[in-house]
Amino acid sequence: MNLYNLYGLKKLLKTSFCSVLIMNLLKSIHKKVYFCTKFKNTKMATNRTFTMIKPDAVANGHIGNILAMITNGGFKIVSLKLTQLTVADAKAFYAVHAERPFYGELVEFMSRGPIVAAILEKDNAVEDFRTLIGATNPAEAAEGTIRKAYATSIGENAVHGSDSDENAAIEGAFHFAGREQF
Ligand code: RTP
Ligand code: MG
Repeated sequence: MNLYNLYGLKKLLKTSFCSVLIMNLLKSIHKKVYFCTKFKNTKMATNRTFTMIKPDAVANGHIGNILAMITNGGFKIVSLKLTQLTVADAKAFYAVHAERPFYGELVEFMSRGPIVAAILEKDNAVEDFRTLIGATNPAEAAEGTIRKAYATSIGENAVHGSDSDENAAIEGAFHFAGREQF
């Protein structure tokens, strides 16, 4: 083997070594991108929901009893405060109902007095809490539910419960800073 061939061989080995390195690097990037995309597209079921004890139930003195039903139902309170929605807050919170005939009444009701806002934790929190609060209309609410016990009408129905994990996170973050969520 002459010097020229030796130089060619070294160059070839160097190039193949670099190719292997680059291939491995590309493979590992591909794996990471695939994993991140998969992770991003997977909806993470959370174990938290958001609730408000509405102005009617607060005014009627039911805070204590409703909190007792919530904790007896297996929910852990991870955030809690007495607060009041402004008209703008209530409009934004129930914006999904803006076209409904009861929207004006609902906004007036939800902003007329203090509410209790809370984040609750339990396995399957959103769905289980909707079961605990009962149907929107207390006339249709099951025995043992919060609305059966404390709601007075379809409009003034004592409690709110988030309807999805996404909304629970948005509604909770509206009322509580990260350091207020335990
Ligand atoms: P929420 O959002 O407060 O937990 O109540 P929900 O899911 O059971 O019921 P939704 O359809 O979201 O309605 C929101 C609130 O609007 C008032 N409403 N009034 N007068 C009426 O026909 C009527 N329908 C609904 C209630 O305060 C209801 O909770
Ligand atoms: Mg709703």
